[in-house]
Amino acid sequence: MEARTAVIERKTNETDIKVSINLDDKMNQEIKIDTGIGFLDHMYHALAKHGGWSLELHCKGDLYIDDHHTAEDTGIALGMAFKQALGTPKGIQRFGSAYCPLDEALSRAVVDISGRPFADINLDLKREKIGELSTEMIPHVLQSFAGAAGITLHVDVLKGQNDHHKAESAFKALAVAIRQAASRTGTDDVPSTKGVL
Ligand SMILES: [Mn+2]
Repeated sequence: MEARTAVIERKTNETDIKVSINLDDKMNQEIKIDTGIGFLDHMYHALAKHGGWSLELHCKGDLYIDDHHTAEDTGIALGMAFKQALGTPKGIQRFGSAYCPLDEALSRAVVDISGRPFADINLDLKREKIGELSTEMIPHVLQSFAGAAGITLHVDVLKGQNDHHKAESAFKALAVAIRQAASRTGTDDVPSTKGVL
């Protein structure tokens, strides 16, 4: 089976982004992330690592303004890359769900590669920022990703005290859930009673 890959370049007046993704490179994973925001790099790295992806993501954004455009646009570009790499959603599990803890924090993610963009994200973050990333941007990144990827996504932090742990466990749960949803069944079947996704 051929590896599912995509390369996306997305340039606006606010951000200049290059993404290359390989969804089927678990044996030889290479991950290089440079958004200019350390904690965001950490989250994308966790997503790629536990999603079983090789991922290069570079962004030159207008960080002299704030973190908003960089966080949002990298989420969009990554969603576009995921969607393009997946291609016509045939022969995949379609649904995925996972619980991931990080010490005291516990998150649940549920994914449907539905072609219908929807995201309900509840992370219960208390701090204003983690490193140089505003906590309000963390659910926004996941919403932007789900929108561009065309997936239905529910992510909930169920427990936790430490905001770094809560956010990281949420990205890890998403990674494991999306890995399951995108995994191949070995058939050519479209996983929908409609016959199309
Ligand atoms: Mn960490």
